[in-house]
Amino acid sequence: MIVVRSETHRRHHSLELDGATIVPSWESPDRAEHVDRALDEAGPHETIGPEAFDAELANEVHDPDYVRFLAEAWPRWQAEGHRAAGAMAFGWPARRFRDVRPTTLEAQLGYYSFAADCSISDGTWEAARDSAAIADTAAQRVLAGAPVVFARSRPPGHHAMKDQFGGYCYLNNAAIAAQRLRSGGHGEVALLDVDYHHGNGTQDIFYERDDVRVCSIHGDPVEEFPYFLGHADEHGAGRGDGHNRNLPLPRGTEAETWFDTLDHAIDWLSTSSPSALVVSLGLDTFVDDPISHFRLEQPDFMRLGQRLAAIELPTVLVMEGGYATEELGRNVAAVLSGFETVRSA
Ligand code: Q9C
Ligand code: ZN
Repeated sequence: MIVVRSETHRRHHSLELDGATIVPSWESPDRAEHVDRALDEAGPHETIGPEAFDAELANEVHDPDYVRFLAEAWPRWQAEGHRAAGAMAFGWPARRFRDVRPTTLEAQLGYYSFAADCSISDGTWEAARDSAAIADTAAQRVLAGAPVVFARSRPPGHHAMKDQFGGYCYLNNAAIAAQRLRSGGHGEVALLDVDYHHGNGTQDIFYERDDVRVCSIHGDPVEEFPYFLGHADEHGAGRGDGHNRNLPLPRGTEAETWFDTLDHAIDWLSTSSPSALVVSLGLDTFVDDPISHFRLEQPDFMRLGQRLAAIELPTVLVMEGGYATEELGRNVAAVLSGFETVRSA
């Protein structure tokens, strides 16, 4: 299998709020190191680096002002002479506040984010940009005829909305891959999100579009991050009405129920005969994930890979969450090897 990866992610050390304390994020550079090591050990993969970041492509799924904000936030923060090692929002336009774009950096941090788990520091933009470029490059390889490509993106992307970062995500890598597949000639793209958390950003980006059908299986937002999106009655709007599907599950969900739900998701995605598939591959459904509460075990990731391969579509696998860092590499390798037992890549 072709694996796209880069080392730029190492510069991104995110901070997050834990109660009233700022701590190093669960979303750490070690995650990608473990994945790279496990894939190197698992044997023959063609490993390539990303093509240059395509800002025009990113601007088709994000607000261009937002992308510019991300690129300029750290230099602006430094120019303001702050002491803190990371920029983070502390105020958001909550209920009954207004959607008026402010001018100062500290206000714009709140305007362009939705959670305090996602700092912008030295190297954050470069890592986010490379992570998106990795997903784009994977999509380009699929357009060139590869049956499946793994995008080892870090930081993850599926929480990133058109114009808000959060949930460890800045640019929506999976959405960028889907957009590349669309502009490369695929009429309809299916996007399946199996991360433990609802893919609120991906939903937001495609909510009024009928060319990318989005389905997410996740912890019910009444009890899980991102809390305020991801309910079962969110089905799309306008042209996109009927093109979004959410399958929330309670904490403690076991593999059997999860795989039944996966079958529903795949059946629903297949109804309109898409010609390509993007998977937001979160591994935080793992039983020992420190911040998530589903109960998949390592053999289940092999089974997931097999099930994804059986869809028989050209496929971009985009890495999302997964915080059991020591086991993350083995779990990713299990998905890829499961895929390859069904469709040699
Ligand atoms: N106390 C992804 O998996 N923090 N993002 C939850 C729990 C946010 C996860 C706080 C989790 C975001 C890509
Ligand atoms: Zn997640």
